Amino acid sequence: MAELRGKYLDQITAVADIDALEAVRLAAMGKKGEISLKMRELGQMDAEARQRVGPALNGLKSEIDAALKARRAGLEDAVLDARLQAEWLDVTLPGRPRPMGTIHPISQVMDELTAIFADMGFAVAEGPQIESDWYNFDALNIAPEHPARQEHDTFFMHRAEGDNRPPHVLRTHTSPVQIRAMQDQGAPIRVIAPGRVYRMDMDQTHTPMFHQVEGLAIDRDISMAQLKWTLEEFCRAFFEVDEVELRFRASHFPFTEPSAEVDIRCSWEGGQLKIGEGKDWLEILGSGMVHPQVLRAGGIDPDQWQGFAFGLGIDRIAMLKYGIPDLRAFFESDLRWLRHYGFAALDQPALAAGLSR
Ligand code: 2NL
Repeated sequence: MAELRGKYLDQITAVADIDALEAVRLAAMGKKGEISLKMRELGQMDAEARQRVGPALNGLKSEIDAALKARRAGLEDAVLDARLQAEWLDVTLPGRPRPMGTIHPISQVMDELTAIFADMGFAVAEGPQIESDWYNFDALNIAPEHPARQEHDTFFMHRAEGDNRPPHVLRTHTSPVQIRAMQDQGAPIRVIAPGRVYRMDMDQTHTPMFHQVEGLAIDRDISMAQLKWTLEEFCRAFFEVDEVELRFRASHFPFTEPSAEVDIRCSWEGGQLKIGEGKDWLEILGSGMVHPQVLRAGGIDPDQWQGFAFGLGIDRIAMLKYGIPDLRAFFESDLRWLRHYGFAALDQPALAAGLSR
C-alpha cells in the first residue's frame, strides 16, 4: 500500500503536462487501473481482511484523487499563465490611423450654391447626362451648323450601323434640364440646374467633364434688372463679402437675347484674390433674357411670359473661392492632391477636426 502510494504520488508530481497526468490517473484509477483492481479484489477477501484493507484502500484512493486534482489545477494555471504571457495586448496603444475623407470641393460648392438660390426661391432640377440632340441643341436655338455641334466639340454616343436618327450626346450644358423643367412645370418657374457636363476639351485649364449650374426665372414681367440683382445677391452670399460690383458686357448666346457676360470687381494683390474691391474684373458667368424660341421649345408662350437665364462654371468658382491653383486637385477625389494643390477649406477648424489623423 505504501509502495503504491509512493509510486503514484511521485508520478503525479513528475508529470509535465495534463496529458501525462491523465495517463497516470488512468493507470491508477481507470477501469483497469491498479487501484481499481485492488478495490475489486476486496470482494474475494474474508471479512477480517476486508475490514483492514478496505479503509486503507479508500484512504489511498482519496489521497491520490486529491493529488490528481491539485496537480491538474496547478498545470492548468501554468497553461493559462503561458497563454497570458504569449497573448498579452497593450490596450493603451493608440489605434491604427484610418484615412478620413472630406466633402469634395465641387460638392461643397454645389451645396453652397443650392442653399443660396433656394433662399431666393429657386428649386433644384436634375436630368439625364446623356441627352437627345434635340434637348441639348435644337431646343436651345442652336443651329444645325453651329460649331458646338461638330464632332470635335461634343461627345456623341455610338450609333448602331444603319441607324440614321440623330445621335444622343453627353450634355454640353445643363440647359436641357431646364427645357424639361419648363415642359413639366410650365410658367411661372424658378429653377437652378447644377450638374456634370461634357465637352471635348483637355488642357491646363479644361477637363472633358466639368460642372455647371444654370438658373432660370420665368414670369410675366421678369427683367434684366432682376437678373442683375439676383446675381449680385448670389455673389455677395457665395464669396462672403458685404459689397460686390458686377459689370455686364454685351455678348451673344443662341439661347438668350439680349445676352451678357458678367464680370465681378476684384483685386489680385500679392497673388491673393479679393472679391468686391480693386481695379481688376473677373469674368464669372454668362446670362441673358431667354430667347422666345427657347421658351417655345419649353412649351411656354413667349407673348405671355419672359425671363432670364444664366450659366456658370462650378469648378472655376470653387477654385477661386477655396484657393485651389490647379485642376489636378480635383482628380481621383484624392485628398492628397487637394492638400498638395491647396484647398483652403481644409484649414477651417470644423473640417480639419475630422481630418487631423
Ligand atoms: C456660360 C453661358 C449661359 C444660359 C447659359 C440658358 C438656359 C435656358 C434658356 C436660356 Cl433653358 N439660357 N442658359 C443662358 C446664358 C448663358 O451660360 O458662359 N456658362 C458658363
